[in-house]
Amino acid sequence: MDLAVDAARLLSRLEELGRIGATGDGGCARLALTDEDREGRDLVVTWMRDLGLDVQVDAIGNVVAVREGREAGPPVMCGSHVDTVATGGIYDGNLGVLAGLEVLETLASAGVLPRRPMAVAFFTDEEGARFAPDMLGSLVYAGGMGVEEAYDLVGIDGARLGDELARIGYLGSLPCPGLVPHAYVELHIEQGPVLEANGEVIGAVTGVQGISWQEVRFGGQFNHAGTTPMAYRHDAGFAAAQAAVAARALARDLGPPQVATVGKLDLRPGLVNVVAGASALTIDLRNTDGDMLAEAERRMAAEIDRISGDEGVTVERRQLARFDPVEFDERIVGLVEETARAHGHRVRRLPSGAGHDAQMLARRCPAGMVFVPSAGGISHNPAEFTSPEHLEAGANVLLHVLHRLAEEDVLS
Ligand code: HGY
Ligand code: MN
Ligand code: MN
Repeated sequence: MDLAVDAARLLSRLEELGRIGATGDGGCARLALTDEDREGRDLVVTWMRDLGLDVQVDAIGNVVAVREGREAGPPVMCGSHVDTVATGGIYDGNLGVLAGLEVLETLASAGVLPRRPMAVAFFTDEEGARFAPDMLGSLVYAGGMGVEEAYDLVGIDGARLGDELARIGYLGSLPCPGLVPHAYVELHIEQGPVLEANGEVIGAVTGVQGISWQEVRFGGQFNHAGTTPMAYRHDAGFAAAQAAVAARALARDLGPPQVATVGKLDLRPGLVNVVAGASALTIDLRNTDGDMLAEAERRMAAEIDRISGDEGVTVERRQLARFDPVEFDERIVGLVEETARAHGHRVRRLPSGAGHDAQMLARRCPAGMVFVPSAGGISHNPAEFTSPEHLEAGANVLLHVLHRLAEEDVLS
């Protein structure tokens, strides 16, 4: 039987979920564990329950919805996240969750009951933008962080993660680490330019690059902007600015695929006539090569030491996230590639520049991802867009990959 998703239903759900936390410019903002996140979660849980799935919430707020199979046993799992960054589009994460739901609904509507149970999940705080690290919920699900430690994480707004989870009503009873799936496959927008630039429709994702997030705080001397001679200054603002320039120079010197980003930079008191006595910045370093990522961290640390010595300011560092590069299961990568070709789509193997929940599930079971193109390679931006044709193609590849995994022992 040639099963196919109901693309109109998928598109309308993406639009409806995208209206929650809408930012008025085509995007949406649903930072983890905010009221907007709760509203988005509630909508997706309603759709899951309407489909008759067994919906459970675990101790870190991950939601797992299961459709039984002909036999009992570990489910074939799909999913992603429904939290977004502040300048989010409507596809990042949401596509993987809603396409997963669409796959289960398509099979149910066609009266197809696969051998294995199938599950669609959304994981808490994938973005890590409010509560670092990113992929927090799937990290706890996979046993990479204890629940109590996660509860005590403090957000950029000073909120405690455990309190926020309880406040929005998603502090569930299902224990973590979670059940080990038979396999996990995540559909996601590429969020980069590669597929579009090469005219491909599907990405068979080979893995995820290494990620290093740190917060650096400089302590200088608040002083008068007019009366303080330059030689007398201990300007934490100037130190932070130099660190941002050094991060960019580091990426240039190491060359692609090294990337470096200073996304957050705060000076205190942030007034026109006061030399900043305190500053804080975040540095996001990533590389597909673990050794090169470590080299980038070493060089960044040395630059920060040089800058603080030259300016006579103190420095404090805090690691916010650190994940080595991850390779996905070759059998799943191959299945994605084969399925894409069988549907007549041009397909490319590529690593993911962004972090994903799949990299955490890969610690516990065979995992892989399906990418679809991002227009202009843009993401974490309200202009994020993937064409309906590409969304439908990705969802149908996900459908057939999951169905194969639910019926056959392709992993044996
Ligand atoms: O930061 C990331 O790569 C992802 O968006 N959490
Ligand atoms: Mn994402
Ligand atoms: Mn994201």
